[in-house]
Amino acid sequence: MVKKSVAALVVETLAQSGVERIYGVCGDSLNGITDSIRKQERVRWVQVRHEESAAFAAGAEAHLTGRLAVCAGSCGPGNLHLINGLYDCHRSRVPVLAIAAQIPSQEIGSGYFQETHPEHLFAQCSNYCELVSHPEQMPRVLEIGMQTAIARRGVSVVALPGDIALCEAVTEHPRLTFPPPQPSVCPSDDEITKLAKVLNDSEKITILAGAGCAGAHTELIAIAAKLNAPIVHALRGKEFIEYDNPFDVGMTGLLGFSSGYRAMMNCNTLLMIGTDFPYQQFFPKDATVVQIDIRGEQLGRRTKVDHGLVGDTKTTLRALLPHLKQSPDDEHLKSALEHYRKARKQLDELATEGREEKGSHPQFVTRVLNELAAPDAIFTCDVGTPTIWASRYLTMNGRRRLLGSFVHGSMASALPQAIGAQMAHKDRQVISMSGDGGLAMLMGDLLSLQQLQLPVKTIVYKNDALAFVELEMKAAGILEFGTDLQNPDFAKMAEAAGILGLTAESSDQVRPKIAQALKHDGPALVEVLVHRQELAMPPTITLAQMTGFSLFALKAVLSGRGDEIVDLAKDNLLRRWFS
Ligand SMILES: Cc1cc2nc3c(=O)[nH]c(=O)nc-3n(C[C@H](O)[C@H](O)[C@H](O)COP(=O)(O)OP(=O)(O)OC[C@H]3O[C@@H](n4cnc5c(N)ncnc54)[C@H](O)[C@@H]3O)c2cc1C
Ligand SMILES: Cc1ncc(C[n+]2csc(CCOP(=O)(O)OP(=O)(O)O)c2C)c(N)n1
Repeated sequence: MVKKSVAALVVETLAQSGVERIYGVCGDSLNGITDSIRKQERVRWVQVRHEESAAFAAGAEAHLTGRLAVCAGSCGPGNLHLINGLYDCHRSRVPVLAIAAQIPSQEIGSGYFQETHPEHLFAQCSNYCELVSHPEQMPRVLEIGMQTAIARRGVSVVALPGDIALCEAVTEHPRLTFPPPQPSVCPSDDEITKLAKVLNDSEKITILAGAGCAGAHTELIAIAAKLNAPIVHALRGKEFIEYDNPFDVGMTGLLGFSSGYRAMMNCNTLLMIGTDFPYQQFFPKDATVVQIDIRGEQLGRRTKVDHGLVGDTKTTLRALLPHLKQSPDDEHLKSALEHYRKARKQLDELATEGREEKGSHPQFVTRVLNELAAPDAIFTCDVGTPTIWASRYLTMNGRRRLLGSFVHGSMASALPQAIGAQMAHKDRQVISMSGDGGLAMLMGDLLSLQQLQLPVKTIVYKNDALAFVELEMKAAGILEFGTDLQNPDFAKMAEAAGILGLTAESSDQVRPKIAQALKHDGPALVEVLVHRQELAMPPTITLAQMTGFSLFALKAVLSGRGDEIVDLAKDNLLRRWFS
């Protein structure tokens, strides 16, 4: 019988559990793993240009499929590069396994070439992180890692020295062959009865719903109908909540709609369902707060909570529904919906074509993209202003998906997440909404689109600035500094990389160029020149922010940059006030 290596057993164990690919960059210490991948057909090696991209790509795949996804890096710098992407996966609670190759086991502790200690390095961005120092630990350690990633929804890291990977395996085959358990979790009968009483006795209820409502759309809408409650969503919940929703009043938060903000602030009872919306300032101070979450440790994390229940959304709402009376009063709902209608109209008015010779309003660009994209498109958006435009101008429909680095908040996720999305969904349209700063940060992986034959469409919002930070600086009352970008011609760069590269210099070119890119049978990039000073006004301007803004104005004028203030006003304030 042919003897099997530990590496071959690793690959077999992953294949057996349904893993189809491993994203990474190869290297000496990973040779055992990559060579084992080469020798079989069930698990594919997806070669990218930066390990951070590998981790983001795996995270996107895990987010979209709900299944375990895998990335790998060689020892030392190779797996260190994974870290930022893994943080994102871990904080977004998606099941990802990282294989962190390690230096030869007999050298550990000697300060050897490329030596690091992955158990320490990855401790903060994983639930499970173990070094394999003996072939006998395999496949058990790997299986515990996989099981932990799936059960606790997060990252597991298995550090595997190159020499151990090449050793003969002691155990022949994977031990665990059961499918991932899918338990229903429900609060006790007593808790459900008490919750129903609280809600039946309340007036003016608003629901704040988040990503934890995935798969429970019907139940969520049924609850809102019984309670006559407007539904505000948190950003990660947008893709699951906004569509076919007669109770939708938009998002809250700094990027949110005034209607979302108002519906929360004006309620007597706030019902939080499957959300970890992080910004304390946006919670009502005096309302009774009820929170339902699958993880008990989430209860009361963001605001004071009067009634906390542990349960999955679908099971809990199903159990609750028969106990609820139909609310007779729909004034709060009607007023919130009316406010939403106005807020939506105002935002839509900012998404106009514009007549400037150069540059477009990014809102308009996103509106056009939204209109032209496929009904089941997968969008990824960079942290920076693309997150603003995506959250406000993309319409979800239950089939479309939206991903970003929404919890970890890292730049540059859109392109690598698009790679993972397209690998997992070969036949769907995948669109990366990239910032010019974000794209440049992991630009090497534009090359992967060509090499892997991935027809990802990259829309670059080219404002020649780290514009989101400029906004933050303005709001904080300081002059922007270090935010200028001297950009290349991204379309030419794309062409040089074998990707269709297009430029939309003015508004009238936006629709035809995006349409051409979306139709193109292969990867395409559209560089769209957008205005730099598109201030995304928060739904409510606090005194502190106002002060910040005036301070900026003052400083700008004093430093001879008054013309910039005029630009800012022209681009935003005037459009908002006089449109
Ligand atoms: C630049 C930038 C600006 C941002 N601005 C905003 C903003 O203005 N507004 C905004 O909303 N967000 C904003 N975000 C995103 C924000 O940081 C959070 O990531 C987001 O609000 C969280 O959304 P969520 O609550 O839907 O998802 P999550 O944070 O993923 O929370 C989901 C919750 O549901 C629970 N859960 C999971 N599954 C279940 C289940 N089956 N049953 C019950 N519970 C479950 C989880 O335990 C978790 O507590 C911004 C992000 C960036 C990068
Ligand atoms: C890795 C990382 N570095 C820095 C930041 C801080 N930051 C947040 S948004 C942003 C600017 C993003 O610029 P760009 O991608 O060009 O998008 P824009 O806001 O200009 O549209 C920066 C620097 C971050 N979030 N992540």
